[in-house]
Amino acid sequence: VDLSVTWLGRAMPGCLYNASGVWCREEDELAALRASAAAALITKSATLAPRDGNPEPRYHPTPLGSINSMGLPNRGFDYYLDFARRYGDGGGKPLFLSLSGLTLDDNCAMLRRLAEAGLPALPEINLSCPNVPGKPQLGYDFGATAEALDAFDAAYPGLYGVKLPPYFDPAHFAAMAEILNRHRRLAFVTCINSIGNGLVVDVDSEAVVIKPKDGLGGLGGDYVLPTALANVREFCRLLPGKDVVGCGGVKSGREAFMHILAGARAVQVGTCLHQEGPGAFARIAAELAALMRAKGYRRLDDFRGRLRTL
Ligand code: RRO
Repeated sequence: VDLSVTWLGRAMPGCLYNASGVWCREEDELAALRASAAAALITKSATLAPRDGNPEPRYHPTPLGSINSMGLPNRGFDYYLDFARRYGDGGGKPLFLSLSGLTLDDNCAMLRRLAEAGLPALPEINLSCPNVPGKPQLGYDFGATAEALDAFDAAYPGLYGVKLPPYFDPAHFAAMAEILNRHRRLAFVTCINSIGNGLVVDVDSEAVVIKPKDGLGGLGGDYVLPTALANVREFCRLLPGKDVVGCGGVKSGREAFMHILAGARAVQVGTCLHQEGPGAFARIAAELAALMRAKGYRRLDDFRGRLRTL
């Protein structure tokens, strides 16, 4: 079977890559992704200046997934831009740069610098970081999102994408889709970022498990799979001509299959990659291929977006 994907005018050898934030903050991690069966790479969300992020502990695995309040620790935009310069075309594995400026001006400054660099790397602008104290998620403010997208169009001449937070109401899917559809060069949306501001409680210690925000953090893993699938399916329906990247709860070939059946063009792996390391990509790809073979599917187009309703 063939797991390759052609989108954004380029070919990817498979459909799986990392979720931004996981295994992609440091060069050695990015090199390990490149050497793995991941079909593309995305870097940790960058701010203009380097950041240490929130105090530790700030990531905690649980039996059903993870909670994090990292607070945007990253090496700063120049570090990832330098990586992109050296990466080149990556031998056919596309490189995405996640951008998460602390202000709209910062995002536009990074986009202008990326455009000036003239690299094949593609921006995924993060509208959904839940973990910087005092900074609400842009994607939950429709007016601010509309203004931001107008500014991105002015700052950047190429195709770009956005990482969205999860939405939970059809009125919100429709309102966000109406805004996104005004922007022709907005070529993809990645659904979903972590479900923000959950609270994991440890019974033994009678305490929270992460330090920032008195324990509040973004949820990933099994907790978020149905919400992620709903966002992928709804945005696929509402954004004709754009691609949706699925992210949330993928830990085997079965969840990857679900995301593609819901319409995802490609699928990102976050919590599972954090737990298992880059070997997860070869395993999940083999499981997806086996499932497709058992069902008689030869390529992803044979079932993408074909989720049946009753
Ligand atoms: O760094 C983080 O705390 C973080 C970010 Br920027 C994000 O977009 N999503 C997330 O779960 N954590």
